[in-house]
Amino acid sequence: MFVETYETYNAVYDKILKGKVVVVIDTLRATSVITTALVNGAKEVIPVADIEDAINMSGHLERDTILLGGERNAVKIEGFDLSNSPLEYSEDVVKGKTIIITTTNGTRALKKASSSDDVVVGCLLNVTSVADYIHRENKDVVIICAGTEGKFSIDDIITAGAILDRLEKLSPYESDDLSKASYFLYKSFQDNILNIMKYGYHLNRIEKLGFHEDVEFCTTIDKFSVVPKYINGVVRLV
Ligand code: 3SL
Ligand code: MG
Repeated sequence: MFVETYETYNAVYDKILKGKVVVVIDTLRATSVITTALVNGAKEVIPVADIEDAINMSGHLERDTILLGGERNAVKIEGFDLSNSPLEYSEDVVKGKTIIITTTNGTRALKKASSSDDVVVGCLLNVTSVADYIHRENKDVVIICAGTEGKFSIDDIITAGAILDRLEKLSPYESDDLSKASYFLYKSFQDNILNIMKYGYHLNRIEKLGFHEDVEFCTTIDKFSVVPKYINGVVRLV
């Protein structure tokens, strides 16, 4: 098994994804939101790249069966039902609903992954379940970090490292340098990941916008034991 990690989705192209398990990470906050929504009973989550795509798609579906969610510049999109805070995706709100979501980086990273037929959603909330899944699939792995504004984001890289920490206890694997860097960064701060994550640009940005509770929630390790899978444009629990 060989593991490659990409710091953003921009560097990823279709050929490298074929036949691999692909893990898409946007810990702050899109993949944490998608995972939480599904745990809380959402029927499915449809990631889309653009606001217009989300609105057009919603026009083809029964309005009371769907919720429009997501953000631009980290805040709720005008006319949408929900923002990109996992705390809004509670059971009473999302149960049985189809969620159409568009975010700045996370949903674009997922769409970029779609040339693989084995794509899962990762975040700190489900690192052990994702590692178990990779072990079971026993294929080469590509980890795609969403990144922030086209750059490396500490929150995503720490999550990749946490997954690799669990994976090494299950499967021998070889890896590229960014996977190794992610692993060693995580190992250095595993007793308190916020000691490194607190320096992250995006974490500070959303803290300043008042989303401290989101940061606390999204940095909880293994809160959930689920593996959301992205199949034919839709994320569901399997
Ligand atoms: O970039 C994204 O997809 C978002 O998750 C960013 S934010 O945390 O909602 O600002
Ligand atoms: Mg992010």
